[in-house]
Amino acid sequence: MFNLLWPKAKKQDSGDGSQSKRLWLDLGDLGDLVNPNGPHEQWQDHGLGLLRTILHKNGLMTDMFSTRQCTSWEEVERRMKGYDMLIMNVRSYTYPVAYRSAKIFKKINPKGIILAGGMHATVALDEMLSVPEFDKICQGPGENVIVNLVSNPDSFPRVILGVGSKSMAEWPEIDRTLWPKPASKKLAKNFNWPLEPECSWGPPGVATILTSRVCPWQCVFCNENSYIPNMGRRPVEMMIEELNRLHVDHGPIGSVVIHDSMFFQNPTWLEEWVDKYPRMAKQVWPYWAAGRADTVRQWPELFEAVIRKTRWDTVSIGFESGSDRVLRIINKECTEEDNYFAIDLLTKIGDDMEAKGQKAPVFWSNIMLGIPGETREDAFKTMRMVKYTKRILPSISFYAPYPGSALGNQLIAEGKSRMTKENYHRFPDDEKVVGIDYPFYRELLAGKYDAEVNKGLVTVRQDRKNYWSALAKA
Ligand code: B12
Ligand code: SF4
Repeated sequence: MFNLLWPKAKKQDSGDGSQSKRLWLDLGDLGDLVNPNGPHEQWQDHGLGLLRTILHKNGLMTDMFSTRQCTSWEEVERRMKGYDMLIMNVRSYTYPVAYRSAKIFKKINPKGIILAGGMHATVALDEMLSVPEFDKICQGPGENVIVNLVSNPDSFPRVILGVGSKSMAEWPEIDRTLWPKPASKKLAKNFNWPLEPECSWGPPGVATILTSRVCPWQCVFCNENSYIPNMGRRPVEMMIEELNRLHVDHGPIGSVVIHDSMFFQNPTWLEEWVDKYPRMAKQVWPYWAAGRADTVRQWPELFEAVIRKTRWDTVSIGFESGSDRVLRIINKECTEEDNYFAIDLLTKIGDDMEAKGQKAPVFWSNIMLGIPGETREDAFKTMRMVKYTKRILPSISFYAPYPGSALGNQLIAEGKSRMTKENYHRFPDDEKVVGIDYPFYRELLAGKYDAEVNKGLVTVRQDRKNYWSALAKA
C-alpha cells in the first residue's frame, strides 16, 4: 500500500544516511536528551518519525540530530556543517529553536536550502514569512508532499499547501530507529530507545502511538481545528499489530501512551477497541489517553468498559476550569456538572476496582489558570474541583495564547500576548498575558487561599496544600 501512495522517487546522490547532505533537525530545548528538564521533554516527534520513514522508504536518506542532544549552540553549529538541506518540523513551542537553528544553518551553509513545515507554519505563517532563512514553508500535513518537495524543492513556491492522507490507515508504521537517541549514558540507561522512557503514567518501556488526528471541538485556547483537515482514524487492528510488533522488535513494552488529542471519541471505533485489544494484543498494556468530560457523560457505559477491559489506567481530561463562567469563555462546551459527573464516575469505578484488588484508574487532570476574564472566585472553584478529585495527577498551567487559536489570535492582535519569537518557550510560571494577576495565582498554588478554596468543598479528598510542583509548561 505504501508504495502506491508515495511513488518511489529515484534514489538521490546522497546515498546512505552517513553521507547524506540532507539534515533533519529534531527540535527541542538544548540538553533535553542529555540531562532533561522533565519527562515529557524526552518524548519523540511523530511528525519527524513519519516523514523520515516515508523519505527513507523512497530512497531519500536524511541524517538527523537533535538540538536536544546538544548542550550548546556551538555544538549545534558544528554538527550542522556541510549540509545542503535542512528540514524541520516547527511547532510554536519549538519556534525559537527553529528560528535560531535556521540562522546558524544559513550562516555556515549559505547555499543550503531550508524546508520548514509543522504546526507553526500553519498557524503563524506571517511570522515565518518574515524570516528569509526559511526557503520553503509547508502548511498543514506533509505526508503526500514531502517526497516531491525534498527531491525537487525548486519546483515549489515558497509557501506550500501540504497534502495529507485521507485516513491514518495509509500511514506507514514509523521506523522508530529514525528517532534521536538519548545523548548521555545516564539517560540512555532507562530510556528504552527506540521506545520511550516512563514518566509516572505506567511502567517502562513506553510506546507512544497515535490513533486519531484532529479533535472536532473548538475550544478557543486550542488551535487543533485550524490545522489539519479531519482524517480517518487508524484501524483498531492495525494499531494492535503495531504494538505487538514493537513489543517483539524493541520491547518489552511496559505501557502505552496514546498521544491523540481526543482518544475518547467515535463510539464505533472504541467498541471495536474494547472487543479486540484484550484479545489480540500480546499483553493488555495499561495506557494513558485523553477524553472530555462531556463525552464521558454522554457514553458512561462505554467509558466504564474502556477503563475496565482495556486498562485505560491514566485518564487525561481537559477539565480546564471548575467554573461555568470560564468554561463558557473558553468555549469548552463542557459544564461544571459534566466535570463532576466524570470525576464521580471514575471515583466509583476506581473504588470498585480497588475493592477487587485491582489498580484503580487515575485522572491526569489538565487545568488552566490565568484565563483572561477569570475572577478569583472562578479560580477558587477550579482548585476546589482539583481537591475534590480522589485519584488525580494534576497538570496545571498558566494559560498561553497560542497563535491559530481564536483566543490566542485575539490577544496577539490586542498586543496582550507576551510570547515572542525569542521566547515562546514558556517555563511553568512564565507570565504569558498582559493584565493577569500572576502573583495571585502563585499564592493560590502555594496554598495561601486554602480557606476560601475549602469553604465550598463537600469532601476534601486531597489534603495537599501546595500545588506549585503541579505547574506544567504551557
Ligand atoms: C503528542 C503531542 C505532544 C506530546 C509530544 C510532543 C512531541 N515531542 O512530539 C507532549 C505531551 C510532550 C506534548 C506537549 C505539549 N504540547 Co503537544 N501535541 C501533541 C499532539 C497531540 C500530537 C503531535 C503529533 O505527533 N501529531 C502527528 C504528527 C504526524 O503531526 P505533525 O508533527 O504536526 O507533522 C505533520 C505536519 O505538521 C507536517 N510536517 C511536519 N514537519 C514537516 C516538515 C516539512 C518539510 C513538511 C513538508 C511537512 C511537515 O507533516 C506531518 C505529517 O502530516 C499535537 C496535536 C496534533 N494533532 O498534532 C499537540 C500539539 C503539537 N501540542 C501543542 C502544545 C501547545 C503542547 C504543550 C505546550 C501543551 C502544554 N500546555 O503543556 C506541550 C509543550 C511541550 C514542550 N516540550 O514544551 C500544540 C502546539 C501548538 C502550536 N501552535 O504549535 C498542539 C498542536 C496541540 C494543540 N492543538 O494545541 N504534545
Ligand atoms: S482543547 Fe481538547 S477538546 Fe478542545 S479542541 Fe483542543 S483537543 Fe479538542
